[in-house]
Amino acid sequence: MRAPANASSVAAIGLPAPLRLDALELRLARLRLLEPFEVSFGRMDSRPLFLLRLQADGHEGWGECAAFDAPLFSYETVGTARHVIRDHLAPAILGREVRDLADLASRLGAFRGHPMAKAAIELAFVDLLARLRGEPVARVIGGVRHHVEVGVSLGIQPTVDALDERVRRFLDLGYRRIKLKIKPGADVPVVEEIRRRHPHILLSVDANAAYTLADAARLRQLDACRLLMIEQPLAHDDLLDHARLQMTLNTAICLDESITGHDRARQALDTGACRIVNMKVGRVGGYSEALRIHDLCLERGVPLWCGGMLESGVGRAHNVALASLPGFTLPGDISASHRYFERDVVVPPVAVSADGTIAVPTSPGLGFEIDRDFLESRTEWVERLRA
Ligand code: OSB
Ligand code: MG
Repeated sequence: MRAPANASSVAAIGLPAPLRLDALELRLARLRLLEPFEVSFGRMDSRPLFLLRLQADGHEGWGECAAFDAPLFSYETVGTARHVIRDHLAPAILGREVRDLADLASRLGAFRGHPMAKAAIELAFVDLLARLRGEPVARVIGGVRHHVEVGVSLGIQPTVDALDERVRRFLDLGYRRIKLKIKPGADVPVVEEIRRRHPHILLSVDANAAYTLADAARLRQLDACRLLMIEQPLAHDDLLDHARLQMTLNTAICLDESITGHDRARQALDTGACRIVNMKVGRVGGYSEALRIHDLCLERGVPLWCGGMLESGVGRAHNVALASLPGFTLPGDISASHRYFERDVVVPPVAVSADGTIAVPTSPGLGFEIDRDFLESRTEWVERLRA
């Protein structure tokens, strides 16, 4: 595959001639999760799937908006993303000639915030470009890996045994890293026990912003568990307190919620607020910003990995492409379709090999087909926007 992505390569993500964007279809479907997923801010039983189909030149591209029903992980929701795309972002791009990804990003960048809404459009645009170029998305964005390493993120369980049953199940399936969700009241003893039962596995925890600096002593107890990282222990928009905490911890802090873009990532690294970065294309506003953060981490030798948002196969396929970039050096939260859903909206479903990797598709675009009949059967609403 081609040379690693760098800042200038965002402009190279285009076509020989500008592309006129004809239509955008927004769709909300919903899939039941195989089991409820509990994190520090709440419990999810189903996943709303906000899918976006962009059309140009007789071709289409698919993206997924990572927003949930409620503003719990971030301020965006399915409702805010629908409004912002329909009333602001779509009118700024439909009927326009777009030169490349940098051009698209600068049009979307005229509007403040709403990164998940913007990302959904960027994802669909890159899939569309890839299909028009007859190349896989991974190659278009500068991917170099043929396989990406995967881990699993396990929700909070009622008992340690219930959690351990899941740890064992995913280790048996080949997953290379186990991440445990924690919150005050469900943390140190649970993590200690899992570590005791599995002395050698790659293990991490994710608090989803559930602690404050007042909990520093408790978080320091986790140092004895030899974790790969503690993900987002403190507030969702904080850097300073994370820097203070990191100074007193041996374990690396990884930031998720706090990394909202390239400048925040740079500030986090400059201030020592984290030593590892979680990348979510939705959280940072799309491929253009994701590539800049990737290049920053690569340049500074900072470990980077691809997070997840319980996406359908559409978002998952984009994550696989992203994780094929050279700077992604740790297993991602990119599990198989069957870790989440009985049936995915893509065919074939995303599958994890026995060696704990997912193969990066080599066919044009995302490398997965949309299961249109099944998607239709799970659809709650569709909205078609034209130039
Ligand atoms: O913080 O990484 C997170 C899921 C929903 C919202 C936030 C997070 C997560 C996960 C699951 O950890 C990742 C996945 O498997 O998609
Ligand atoms: Mg997280």
